[in-house]
Amino acid sequence: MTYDLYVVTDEELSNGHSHAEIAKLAVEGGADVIQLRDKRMSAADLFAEAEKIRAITKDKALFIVNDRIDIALASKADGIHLGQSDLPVKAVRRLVPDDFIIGISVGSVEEAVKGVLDGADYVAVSPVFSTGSKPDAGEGRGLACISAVRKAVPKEIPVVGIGGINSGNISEVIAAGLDGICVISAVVSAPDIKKAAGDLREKIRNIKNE
Ligand code: TZP
Ligand code: MG
Repeated sequence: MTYDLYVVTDEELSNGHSHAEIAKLAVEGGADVIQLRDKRMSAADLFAEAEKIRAITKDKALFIVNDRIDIALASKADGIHLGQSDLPVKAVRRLVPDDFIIGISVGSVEEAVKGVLDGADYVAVSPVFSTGSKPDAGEGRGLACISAVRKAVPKEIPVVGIGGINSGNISEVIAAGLDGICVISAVVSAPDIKKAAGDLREKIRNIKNE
């Protein structure tokens, strides 16, 4: 299981694509993980998208749902992504099967260490750089935070990063210690989502093999 290219869906930042369409094209391009993220959709609509994405990703990519444990469980997703203000990792652990993946956004070493102690399976440094895709994410934590988090958590816990990552800075974020990159706009806003995902994934693989 790899987290090399982790694509977060966003209909508003796409050129008219639904979450499921974004997921389909990103998986065709080689995305390793798809996260369904929508803060506005009704539960019914979100569940309908989740079911489509579950079918698209089956045996091809991991499927993670942002925030909503109800939608994640009902759609048989592989996991959930939590922020610092969402249900605590420990609480979600009580609700899910042992192999269910829990990811947590972290902005510091302290949050990363706590997240892992509480049972998170991966951590996402957030935001790596400040980004227009989530203006309220705040100041970028930078490359130093990536390196510090990578050193602080066990090797078997993947450390990914989100916020302002694109083909121009992948090399530096991977050199700083990321195991995988999470992106919205670099893939979702591209004119050709499949090609953007394919190009990024190839670039990541090449950098890792250098
Ligand atoms: N969480 C932290 S930054 C961010 C999220 C969801 C947005 C990332 O979008 P982009 O376009 O890859 O900077
Ligand atoms: Mg959240």
